[in-house]
Amino acid sequence: MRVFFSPDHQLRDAASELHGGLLVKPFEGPFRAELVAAALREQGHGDFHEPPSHGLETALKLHDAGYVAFLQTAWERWAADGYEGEAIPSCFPVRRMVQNRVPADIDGALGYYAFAAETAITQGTWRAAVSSMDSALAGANHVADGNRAAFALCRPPGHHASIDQFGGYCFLNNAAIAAQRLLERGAGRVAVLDVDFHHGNGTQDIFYRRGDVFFASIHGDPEHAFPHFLGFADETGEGQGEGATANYPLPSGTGYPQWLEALDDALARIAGFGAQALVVSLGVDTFERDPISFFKLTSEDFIRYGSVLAQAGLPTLFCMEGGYGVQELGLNAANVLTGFEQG
Ligand code: SP5
Ligand code: ZN
Repeated sequence: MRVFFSPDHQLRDAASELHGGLLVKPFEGPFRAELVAAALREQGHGDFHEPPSHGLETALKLHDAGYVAFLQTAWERWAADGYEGEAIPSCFPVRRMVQNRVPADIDGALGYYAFAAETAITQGTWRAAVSSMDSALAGANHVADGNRAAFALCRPPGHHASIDQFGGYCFLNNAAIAAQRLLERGAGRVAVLDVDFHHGNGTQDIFYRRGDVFFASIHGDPEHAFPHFLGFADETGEGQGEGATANYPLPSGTGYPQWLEALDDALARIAGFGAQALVVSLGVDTFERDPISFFKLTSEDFIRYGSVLAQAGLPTLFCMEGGYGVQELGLNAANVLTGFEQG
């Protein structure tokens, strides 16, 4: 299948992530995408295309305009204030504070538009985030053109980015924007299936009240895992979207058989919904040796579930999300495509 990938992802190469009380080199860095690209080529998925620029029109149907404008200029505003380090939010509008006004000060605006402090905004972050979104949009167009599948090698990832907040290494919600594009291109109903280890809180937020996009997420129980405050089983959608969100929080140590049960259930729900296209938020941080996660999938399991995804029989766009630390993250992502193509 065709792969969409932009070299501009390298423009995001943050020096700092707040982790365990220290500023460490981020888990989410350029090496990740290069590992995935190399493994794809090795397994014969070598049909790489650089995405054209698509503009922000589709993104602005989902994200708040003030948030997008903030992302675009946050680094320049931060640098203009004379700070030496990267732009890390440190003060948030939480319980019993005023939550609906955007401070003029960049420190306040950062906290307003963030939900987590591990993710720093840096000089090249905006351009990298746009290039990542462009890969997702090019992939959505390719699928809408009648192709069976495409892989958007998105970096930075997107699924934690909500209507108006960044965090979890995500800025623009690539998978959600791709789903919106599939609707624009004629799909009546679309499903987003999130198999990243972490709950796709951003994607859920974006579609929670909508009846045209089904969102399913299989993830580490937020009782014990990031993003901690969303992704519980009783979150099922609201209004028009009632019943169009499905969450599968799973415990520490979850291996393939238990994970597959959740996947089978999610795919049955997606079929019942009548989805005409599928966007897979493909995080491979479910791997047994991922440094920040607690599932136990093996590299072979990624081939297995790739073929399960193919059996859903839907035009499918894969958008890269998480997966960290280990060499095998490239292999694991490529294995999903290989399994998918084997059917
Ligand atoms: C796209 C994606 O996968 N984002 C994940 C962001 C997670 N950031 C916070 C990580 C906190 C990790 N704590 C793990 C403790 C392990 N002992
Ligand atoms: Zn993740």
